[in-house]
Amino acid sequence: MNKRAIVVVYKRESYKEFESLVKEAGYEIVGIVYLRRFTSRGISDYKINEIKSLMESTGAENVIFDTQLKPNYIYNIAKELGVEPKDRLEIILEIFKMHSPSKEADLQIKLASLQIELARAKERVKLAKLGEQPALVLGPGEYEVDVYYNEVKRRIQNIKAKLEEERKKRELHREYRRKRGFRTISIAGYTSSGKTTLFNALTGLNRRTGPEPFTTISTKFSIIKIGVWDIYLVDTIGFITDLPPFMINAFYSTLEEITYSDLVLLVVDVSEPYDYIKNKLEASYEILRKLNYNGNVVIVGNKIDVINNIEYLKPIESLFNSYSNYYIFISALKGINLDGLLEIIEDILGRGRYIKVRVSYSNPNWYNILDYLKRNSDREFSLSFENDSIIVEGLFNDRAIEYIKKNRIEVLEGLPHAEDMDIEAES
Ligand SMILES: Nc1nc2c(ncn2[C@@H]2O[C@H](COP(=O)(O)OP(=O)(O)OP(=O)(O)O)[C@@H](O)[C@H]2O)c(=O)[nH]1
Ligand SMILES: [Mg+2]
Repeated sequence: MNKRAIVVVYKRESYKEFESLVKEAGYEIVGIVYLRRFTSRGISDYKINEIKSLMESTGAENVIFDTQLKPNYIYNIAKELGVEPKDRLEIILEIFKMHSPSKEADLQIKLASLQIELARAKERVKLAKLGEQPALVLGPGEYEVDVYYNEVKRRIQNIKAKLEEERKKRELHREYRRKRGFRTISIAGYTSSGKTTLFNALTGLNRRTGPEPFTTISTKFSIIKIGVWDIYLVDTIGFITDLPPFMINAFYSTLEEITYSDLVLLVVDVSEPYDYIKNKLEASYEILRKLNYNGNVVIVGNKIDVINNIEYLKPIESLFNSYSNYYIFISALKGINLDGLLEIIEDILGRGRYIKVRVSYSNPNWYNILDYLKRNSDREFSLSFENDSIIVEGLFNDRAIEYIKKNRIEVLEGLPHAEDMDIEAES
């Protein structure tokens, strides 16, 4: 397959990101055409000719626009060029297709592709009704256009139903985690900011990382202990500028974990120029808003190892400060300041309180009690044995304290005795 491409650049300021997307999708860029404006029908004859002659001289069969094309533009441009132009969205989807590891991600990609297809089919139906014959390159083959349109719609419904099933499974899983007292922390942020590198550093795992966009395409989690909490740590798919709303919908189930998190670590690559950092931070917050996430955010300024002038961080620091009370500079790769990050997380989730309790073997529930207490305490959790009972001590979180009160577990140190608590409650 010919993967030589002419790229048409409209948004110069984000060309670097676009270039890496195109390359990641496997294209060789053999020519660039700069575009100042779109006309009402698409692009001017002059620009069409420029693209055509570049295609001829380079042998490129692909024309890729760095922006999202309206369906009628695609139709008009395809008619002139003889090939269907691709846009930024399609390139992103092609990358996703290459990386897709899971059934759910597959479904999401199909859904997003079909939604693009639907928008285009709509245009074809409109044009067909106006009496214009849809161009062959766009043609749905033997289908009548509106039959085709309905078929696409039906397939979308089908995939949505399957995704809904997956979503329900995840909901059950979340419910289970909540009951067991897990706290969920999502690592979110722009693509290539270092989310997976941080995930690996915190979990000791070795998930794939890389400089190319969208290395991570599905949500991945691991369970770790931070202070007195069992943490369900989630590595998510990267954000990107101008992600159209329906793409967010299509990938919502992947990003959904963010919505239900107790805390989001928003990773920002501080080795980039200030303006990039500013724009990406703004875009990231916009996406968090769209995801309806209203909880705490720790802005994690990553890749501090490549900064050699501390002064450089000052404006970035005040930028972070304007978004969140919690921010920190780290290097996920070199392991710099990870302790500081863990401290902030503990500050937010709550530190433990020292308690010593007695659990009697005569309590038929003793095993479950120990299990629950262990999961809601820190690493110093310890047991000692005394005749017919077990003495448990350690730092415990709020959930454990609630549990101790509710189950009337005998408190030896750290809290008023259960009977006293009752008196308090009654008065
Ligand atoms: N110098 C430096 N490079 C880093 C650091 N953290 C990550 N990187 C590099 O940045 C690139 C992207 O890292 P990833 O962890 O894959 O980024 P990601 O945010 O998971 O990216 P996607 O999954 O594609 O969204 C890789 O080449 C990493 O080695 C860091 O602290 N310092
Ligand atoms: Mg990643």
